[in-house]
Formats: sequence, C-alpha cells, structure tokens
Amino acid sequence: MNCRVCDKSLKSFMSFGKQPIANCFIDPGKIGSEYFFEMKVGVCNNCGMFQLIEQPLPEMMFHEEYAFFSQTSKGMQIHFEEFANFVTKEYLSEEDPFVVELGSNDGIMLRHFKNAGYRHLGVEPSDNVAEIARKDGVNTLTAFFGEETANQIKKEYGQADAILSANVMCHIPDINGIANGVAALLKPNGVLIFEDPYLGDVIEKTSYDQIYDEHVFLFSAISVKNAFEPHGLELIDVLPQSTHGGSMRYVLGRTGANKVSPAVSERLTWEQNFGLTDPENFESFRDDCEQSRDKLVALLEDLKSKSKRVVGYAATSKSTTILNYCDIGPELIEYISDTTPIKQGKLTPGTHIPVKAYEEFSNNMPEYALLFAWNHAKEIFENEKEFKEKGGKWITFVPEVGFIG
Ligand code: JHZ
Ligand code: ZN
Repeated sequence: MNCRVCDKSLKSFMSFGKQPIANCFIDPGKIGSEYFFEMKVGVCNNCGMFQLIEQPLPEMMFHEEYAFFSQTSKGMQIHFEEFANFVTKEYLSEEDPFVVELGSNDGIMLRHFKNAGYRHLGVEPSDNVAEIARKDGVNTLTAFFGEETANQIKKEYGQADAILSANVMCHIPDINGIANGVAALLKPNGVLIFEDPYLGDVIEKTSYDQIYDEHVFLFSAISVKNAFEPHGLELIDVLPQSTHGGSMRYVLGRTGANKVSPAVSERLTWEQNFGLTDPENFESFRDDCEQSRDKLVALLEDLKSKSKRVVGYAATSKSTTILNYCDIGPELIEYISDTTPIKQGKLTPGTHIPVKAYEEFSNNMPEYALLFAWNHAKEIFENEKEFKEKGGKWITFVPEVGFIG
C-alpha cells in the first residue's frame, strides 16, 4: 500500500478488525448481505498523513439513502451560522462573490449565504440530502467534486472567492484531485477553508471512534500543508474548533497571495514537539485504544451481570467503530435511540442492535445510557435533565471509560 497523498510506501500500525459501512443501517430482514472490510490504519513516514489502508468505494458510502443529516443537531446549526459569518467577514470583500461548498449536505451552511443574497453552489454526491437543500432554495449540484466538476463549475459560474467544506475533505481519498480542482476553480485571491476532526484531539482523547470508513484521513496542520503545497496552495491560518470532539479549521490560499498567520507556525511546532506524525507514537495510541476497548466491555458486562438496563444514545457513525471493534451487540445494549427517521426500525451495521425512535428512550428511561454522541454532550445533558433526575447514569468512553454528567 502506498500513501494516497505522496505515493511513498505506507505501513499499518493497527487494525480495528472487520468493519461494515458505518452508516449502512440494515433492515432486520436483510441480515447476511452486509459488506465488511478490514479497517487498518497507518501514518505516512514522508508526508505525515494519517489514513485508512483500505477504504470502501465512495458509491457504497454516499448515495440516495445516506443516513446522516447535518441539521439534526442544534449545536451544529449554530456552528455553521458562525462559520458562514466568519467567511463573510474575513474573506468576502470583493463585489458579487461566489461561494462553493463541497459536500454541502442538507444546506446547513450554504443557506446563510443564500439568505444574504450571495451567489453560491453546493456540490453534494448524496442526492437525498442535496434535495433537502434544493427545497430550501440552496443551489445544489448532485456530484462528486474533482478537477472535471471544478472546470464545469468554472465554465458556468466563473471562479470562486471561497471554497468551503466541513467534515467532508477527510472523506475524499483523491485529495490530489480535490487540490487540482480547487486550484482550477479558485480566484487568484480566493481561499479554501475546510474543517475536520483534528488528529491531535483524537490522539489526546483516544477518540478512536473518529476512525471509520468515511474518514479516510485524519488531518493535522503538517499533513494538510504537505498535501496542498505541491498544488500551489499555501496554509495561511489554522483555527481550532470544539465541534466533533475537537476539530481544526484550515485556511489556504494561492502560494504567496496572502499574509500567513503566526498561528500556522505555532501549530506546526506544537505538532512536531508532540510527535503527532511520528509513526512510533502510534504504538502508544494503539495501546490506548485496546485499553479503552477492554474497559468499556468490562463495564458493560459488569452492568449486565447486575441485570441493569443499558441503552445507547444516538446511533452515530462513530458508534459503528466502537461497537464492531469492541464486539458489543444486543446482549449488552438493549437498543440505541436516535432522532433520525431513516435509522429507526433498522439494526446497527455489523452488530445488529435495534435502533429506535427517541420516544422509546424518553417514555421508558433506562438506568444507564451509553453516550455515543459524546461530542454533543453539552446539548444532550441540557435536554436530558429528567434522565438524571430519575437516577439515570451516563456512560462515556472519551477521554476515559466511565460515568459522566
Ligand atoms: P454526530 C457525522 O458523524 C457523519 P456522526 C460524517 N461522516 C462526519 O464526518 C461527522 O458527522 C462529522 C443522533 N442524535 O453528529 C442524530 C440524537 O439521536 O455525532 C444522528 O443520527 N440525539 C458526515 O454520525 C447522530 O446522532 C441528539 O440529541 O458520528 C449524529 O451524530 C443528537 C445531538 C444527535 O455525527
Ligand atoms: Zn505520504
């Protein structure tokens, strides 16, 4: 296997075992037809990119039945309004700007540009979520983004002032194709701004559930700089975000066209000192993952031996890695409640725990709830005061396995 970015040889430092498609919730009648792949990960010795060794084909993950809708969380709605304001204030000073978003999902961010009257275009491969955006008046093209799409957009709309993406860039294996597309589509003074879960947070918090089929990469400032520099794109700012358990927003422009914020060199130095891209340090990350897994299974088995009722809260994409790596099924977790209708009545990928509507949880509260959406803990604890008042206990596994809230 060679690195997807720089083509140098790549070694795996650990495997999370057989994993299914993280968002492929299955009909109870269709057990037996699931696709699995061995989820091994590695870090490139040359460019520092953390990546999956094997990733299922994009069409298997993103299609007209994609189960993740960005608007399900209030916190994320607020976050994307702030993101849009940040872009407008800092980077849209030219007249009649054109904003493009890659992987615009249901239009959670672009609608703010639409509302402000800006020319905009979303590029989204999953047609069901794209349709929601279109119904909302957000101009959306159903397509995967690459050099070809970039050139089509340029022909039809002209070059872009800002190309944005949130929790999308780390999903796309052909990062060089994306970078070429961006280089073709961006105005001379345009910017590429994207954010994704940050490798530094994943390592520090042992939040290994950020690793699943869709996340082919986990970025750091070092690896982003190395990936985009050969395409004439320079890292000009980095801004840490609290979303998804710790993310990083990267701002890039054409090389030499912008002032580079001191935050860039500060972050690069921090990552170097931390050893964020040193393959040796991943041996200890592997040990941390194994310990976390063993503790979580021990805790759930202990509760089971005491005949306690344990349910899961939120059938997140991340939970697929936890459940399959830890081999946790319906014998340890009665069901998982989730607010997304398309997931309800189905079974979790690979481990077949029933997914039920939120009302199942609120109408008959369990003694323990395993918080799979730990990244939304603040919002959830505020909404679930009654669960605590009734003596309910939250279980988490980030940054440590134990009880919280
Ligand atoms: P949440 C998604 O990951 C998918 P996920 C994607 N691949 C990605 O990169 C990241 O986002 C960034 C449910 N829920 O946001 C709704 C409740 O039931 O952690 C959703 O099914 N009750 C694009 O899936 C799921 O959680 C609640 O109160 O790990 C979303 O989980 C809340 C807040 C959520 O993302
Ligand atoms: Zn590499």
